[in-house]
Amino acid sequence: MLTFYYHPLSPIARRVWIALLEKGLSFDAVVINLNGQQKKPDFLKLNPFHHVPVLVDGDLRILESLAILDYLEAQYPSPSLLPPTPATMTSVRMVQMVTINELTPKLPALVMSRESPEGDEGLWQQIQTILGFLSEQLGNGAYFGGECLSLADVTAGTAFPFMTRLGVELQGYPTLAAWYDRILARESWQKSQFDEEGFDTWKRWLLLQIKRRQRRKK
Ligand SMILES: N[C@@H](CCC(=O)N[C@@H](CS)C(=O)NCC(=O)O)C(=O)O
Repeated sequence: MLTFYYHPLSPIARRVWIALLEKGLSFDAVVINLNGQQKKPDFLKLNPFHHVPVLVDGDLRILESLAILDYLEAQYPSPSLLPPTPATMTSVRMVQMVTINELTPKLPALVMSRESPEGDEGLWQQIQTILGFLSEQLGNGAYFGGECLSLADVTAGTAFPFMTRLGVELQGYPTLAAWYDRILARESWQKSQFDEEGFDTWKRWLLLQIKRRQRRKK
């Protein structure tokens, strides 16, 4: 039996949640309260870096969302979330890495820019660069890997709900906007979605983390 440790508002844990749902796997879901439970000894035994998600499959404990997604794909290959050709596979991985290294780190800056809009001027330009790159990778396909959902859609598609709620508009990117509508309509997205109240809770939690980090730096 699979056990999935997560928090329903974590965009990173949601990558794994959606992959589990898309693959039709049954799993026990354990919510970790990120206001302290993640630093308790029981959870630190599972993840010494105090992050969700964690997946346990029998004797195997896996942390790091990308490693979990790779494991699920290898261990439960059907339905596949990885396209078969080297070029499309590489594109999937590029989109995942750009989401993780470029897009996700902008979310705290976007939250801050809502608090003090005079803030980071370069931020909006950087976001346009990311959206331009994602549009280019999507091309005219229904999904990043082609006609079927892939790990790229799962990874990028869980960052978008935060980005769009934080004021990033997609109308300059019609194919990306259509892709976003397409994934939002999927059962896995619907089942794992959060409402406005959830979004506000996440934003308050993130602001607290940012302020704590700033205080530590002083
Ligand atoms: N690189 C990790 C990052 C996971 C991560 O940052 N999770 C956040 C929630 S979105 C978390 O658990 N934060 C709690 C903490 O840092 O104490 C992954 O991809 O799994």
